[in-house]
Amino acid sequence: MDFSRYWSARQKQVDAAMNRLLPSAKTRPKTIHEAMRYSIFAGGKRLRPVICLAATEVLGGKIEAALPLACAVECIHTYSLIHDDLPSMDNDDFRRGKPTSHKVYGEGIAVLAGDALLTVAFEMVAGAKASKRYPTAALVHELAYASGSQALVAGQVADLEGEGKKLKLSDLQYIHLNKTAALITSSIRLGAMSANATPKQLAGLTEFGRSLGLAFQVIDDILDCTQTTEKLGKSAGKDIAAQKATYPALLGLDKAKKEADRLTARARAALKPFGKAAAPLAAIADYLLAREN
Ligand code: GRG
Repeated sequence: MDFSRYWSARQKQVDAAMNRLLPSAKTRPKTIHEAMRYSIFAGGKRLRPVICLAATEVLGGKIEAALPLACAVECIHTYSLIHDDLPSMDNDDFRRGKPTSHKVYGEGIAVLAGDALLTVAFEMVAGAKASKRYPTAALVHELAYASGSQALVAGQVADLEGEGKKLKLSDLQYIHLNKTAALITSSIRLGAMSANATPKQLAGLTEFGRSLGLAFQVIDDILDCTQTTEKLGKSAGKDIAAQKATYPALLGLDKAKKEADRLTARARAALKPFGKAAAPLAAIADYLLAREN
């Protein structure tokens, strides 16, 4: 398959749906809608929505039906980045190659833009077409759990509380599983649920998502200490500066790379039962392993 054509076609579909589903920048109060759109359209990779759509495709589901779910996960992800960049959290001036939300709109509006993206995500899920096995409530529950205090927020809390402490590998895994892998896994699960996955299919794709999500974060840790700010579109070298526990810090760069290889192979193995239909998901796993930003 021509992977870069596949990826950019899906990105375009996501962007068009997002433009449709978000309130226009002229909607009153204009500032908040401009701020929401500023971060959403700042140039993110769209990993989570693309894997949501790819998971639907594996099971023969319709892209159209999954698009609101794909947009919802991207809204949650973008909200988490806006809040993570705030001075009270990671305090970053630069994201997706642009000044962060609070640098452009001020802290108050940045907090609210994050809040509004978090809530509009659930409007999107509520408006999505449900499937036979998964009614709207199941879709809402899926995303709420993945974004909440036992997953995404849990990971962020553990990350904040771990700063300056000597963490064990198991603590780091807990942070990564919750801060990163939970939403990635949920993106895949939502795509599968939209395609009416059987429990067995959902379990297989969940296993793929957890391994892919962990691999993604190990690679992110490696890129933070091997790439430039220009290449990443966000501040490089922050983990070292903050003396953060990361895979390269705990294992060394070589072992961290091997861990990323191992997790990617485990993710690919979980796709076996899905045969050729899983080619896009397998290609995404390979692309993430080789990425440079
Ligand atoms: C504020 C509740 C709350 C959570 C914040 C997302 C997050 C949790 C922190 C941001 C810092 C970080 C290293 C998160 C891990 C996930 C990650 C690598 C995010 C970046 O994802 P990409 O590379 O970003 O997909 P783009 O911009 O391409 O969408």
